[in-house]
Amino acid sequence: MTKPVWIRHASQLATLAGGSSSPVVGAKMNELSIIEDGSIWLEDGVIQRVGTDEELELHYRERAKEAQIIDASGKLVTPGLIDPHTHLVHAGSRQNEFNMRLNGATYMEIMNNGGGIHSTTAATRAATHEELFAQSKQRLDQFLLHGVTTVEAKSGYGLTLEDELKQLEVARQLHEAHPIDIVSTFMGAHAVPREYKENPDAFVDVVIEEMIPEVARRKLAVFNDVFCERGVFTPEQSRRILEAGVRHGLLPKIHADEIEPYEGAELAASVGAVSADHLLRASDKGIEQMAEAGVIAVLLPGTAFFLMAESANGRKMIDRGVAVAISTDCNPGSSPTVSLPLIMNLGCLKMGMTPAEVLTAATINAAHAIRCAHEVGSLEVGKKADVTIFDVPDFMTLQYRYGINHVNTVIKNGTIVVAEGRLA
Ligand code: IZC
Ligand code: ZN
Repeated sequence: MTKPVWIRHASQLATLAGGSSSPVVGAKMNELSIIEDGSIWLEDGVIQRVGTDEELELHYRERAKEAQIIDASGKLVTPGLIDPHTHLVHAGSRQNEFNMRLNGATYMEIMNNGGGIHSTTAATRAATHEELFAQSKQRLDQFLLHGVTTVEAKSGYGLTLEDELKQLEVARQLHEAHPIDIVSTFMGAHAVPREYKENPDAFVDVVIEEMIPEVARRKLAVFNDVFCERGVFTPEQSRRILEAGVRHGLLPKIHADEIEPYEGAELAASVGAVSADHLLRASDKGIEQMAEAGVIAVLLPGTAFFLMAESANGRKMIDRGVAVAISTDCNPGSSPTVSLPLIMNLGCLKMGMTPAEVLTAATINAAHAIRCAHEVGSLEVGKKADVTIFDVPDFMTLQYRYGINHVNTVIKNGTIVVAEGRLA
């Protein structure tokens, strides 16, 4: 049995309380429900009590000796960060393509010439189970060091039934072996594999008739995602794929309007997607329809930064009533980072979001985007004891001193997994 953990005297305890039943929208994204001189008691893997230190002192005085006490004075305590969009499980690396882009090539040109997603697909197909596990586990360790305690992870570098299952099985093993919780998404429709270049509809049929039913039967994913983009999957093909997923119990997500406007946001609203992700080129009409349909916008400003493109207009989306979450998009092509805190900085600097809004976007709204807000995303009694402690005095400083990893301590399921900035 692990000891209870008692975090005391937080300069700010940002609880994000009150947003568990539905995604946080509009002005509410600025409300963090902060407790000053905050205190929180974690036991049996869950949050037992949250309040001021004075309140908890009254309650736990007698049991203080049993607990591992963390003095958080001068520090910011938040829910463990949640990354709702990653391509975590993959093999290989594409620094050569980064160099090609800096010499003038575009992301789509590289992909159409057989690189990009195809290059990572080749590496992932060639990798053994063990190699995939080891490479992805390294990234998970780095996520943890950046304060992240839950990640979504997509398949989509297999593009055959067997190789998609391999990726999803590795994700499941990592979920079991690593402190970070992984929520899996099937993304067989990430690219049209070169074998089907002349007949993409035949590949769509394989995704719908063979892959989706088998992934669902093995319960290897919660979500079904598609790269809806000119030259990848059309809105019509994307709709067929997402609707097929729904018939098998897989909830729809969509890579929408990333490179070109393609009515991806509109499609997300029309199929009732849980989230539409990217949205750099989303139309005003699409944004309006997303707000009406309650589709969460998962914004990835690191991808825009790394592709040297204009970021999604997060400010406008929040002002129009869309619930916004934020993510690294961790992948080897367009965002090879695990630093969700840096992505939050970019949310402020490139999307006009406030320091409070980006924290909401990386905690409770990120939890909603992967349908786990009932158990993570805020510091409330009964939720998982997932907590991150930053070596800054308040939530504004976390964004102001940008590009620095301020994570001091990470607690996952009530166990200290990062201490003094190092894996425990
Ligand atoms: O490997 O390039 N956009 N999918 C859609 C990606 C980027 C990942 C990649
Ligand atoms: Zn992605």
